[in-house]
Amino acid sequence: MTKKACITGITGQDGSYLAEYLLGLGYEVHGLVRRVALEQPEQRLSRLRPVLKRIHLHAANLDSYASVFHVCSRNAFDECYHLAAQSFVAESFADGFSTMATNINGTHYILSALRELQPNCKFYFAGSSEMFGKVKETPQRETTPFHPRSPYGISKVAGFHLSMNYREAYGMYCCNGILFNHESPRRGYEFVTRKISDGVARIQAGLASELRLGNLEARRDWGHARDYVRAMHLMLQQPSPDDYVIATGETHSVREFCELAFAEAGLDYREYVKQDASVYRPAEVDLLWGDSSKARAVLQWQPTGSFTDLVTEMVQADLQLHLPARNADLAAVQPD
Ligand code: NAP
Ligand code: F7E
Repeated sequence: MTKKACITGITGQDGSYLAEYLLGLGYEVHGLVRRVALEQPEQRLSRLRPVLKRIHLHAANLDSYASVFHVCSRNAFDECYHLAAQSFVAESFADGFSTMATNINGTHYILSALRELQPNCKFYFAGSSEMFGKVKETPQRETTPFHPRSPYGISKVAGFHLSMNYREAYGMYCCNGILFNHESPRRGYEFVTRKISDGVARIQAGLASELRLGNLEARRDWGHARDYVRAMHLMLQQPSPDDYVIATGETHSVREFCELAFAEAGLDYREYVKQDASVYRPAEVDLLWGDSSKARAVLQWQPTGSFTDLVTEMVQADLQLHLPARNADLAAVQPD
């Protein structure tokens, strides 16, 4: 029988890759989207363009229990991937209240509606390495204590415990992924990797002359989003629910990312990157480095591609995006 999956946050980076992956496995894919997305499809659903005709979208907002309950009361799902969240750490410092409301209550609403209406639906919660924050050991694994450093991190710790509590209290199949940073050409422009790849392309196209960044020494364990959605699916196929760290096992600094990204376009980052104190966070997560041995052993999961491959793919994709602008400029100065 065809399995039905529900993806919250389907318009985001991970949601779009997961939708494609599940369609490829023969799933019927449903997505929860904010009404504004349905009203501005070109802009808000752009990551879903290749699969738009093959998925079912339902209007729901994480801030409204009624809207979540409504969708769950009219559709029976086998698996629910709860990816929707205010996911930008810096924004969570700017407005901690709305981040907490969306990320904590939104997770609680979904769990509560599923418990009420379809308790056998398997549930995935998008936990984050930001939960480790001021890390207590390196590399970080499932047993490493949490010490979140931002309202975002705190909201994810609360979501993690909510999901675990529904598993323990009501016997629901709830899994928590503890995913380290994962990127792709579909990454939002506010995150540092995309800000850099986009910045390189703009500079190369003559649209910008510098790139303003914050802390270049922060270290992250960066993987590819396409690999990480495979892990989400694998977690829900096991005999019993559990929590897993998903990471590459390598850590690199923002500075290293810059160096490789600018070099990909034949540029020296030191000539273009300017440090801007206003981009620093009130409390920084200095070092993330994951140990995904459990996922590798139990789920038989492993990442594909290297850090360099990731940087190359992102920069090349953004160079392509900016090529038309550059060519148009060149055409404008060509004599007739
Ligand atoms: P993303 O690109 O920022 O996507 C976030 C999604 O959440 C979007 O579809 C957004 O919809 C939706 N959303 C936000 N607020 C909502 C609301 N009030 N109601 C309904 N939908 C709402 O994030 P991502 O990188 O794909 O990450 C997916 C999940 O994994 C997030 O929960 C994130 O916190 C978590 N995570 C990400 C990483 C990473 O490195 N990418 C690592 C660990 C955990 P709109 O399009 O309408 O804005
Ligand atoms: O920052 C530093 C910044 O915003 C990475 C989310 O997907 O991964 C992501 O959170 C590092 C930080 O991602 C700039 O201070 C320097 O140390 O790309 P980011 P993040 O905060 O790690 C986790 C796992 C999630 O769960 C989140 O949802 O880069 N940095 N200069 C900068 N960061 C940004 N954004 N912009 C800068 O100019």
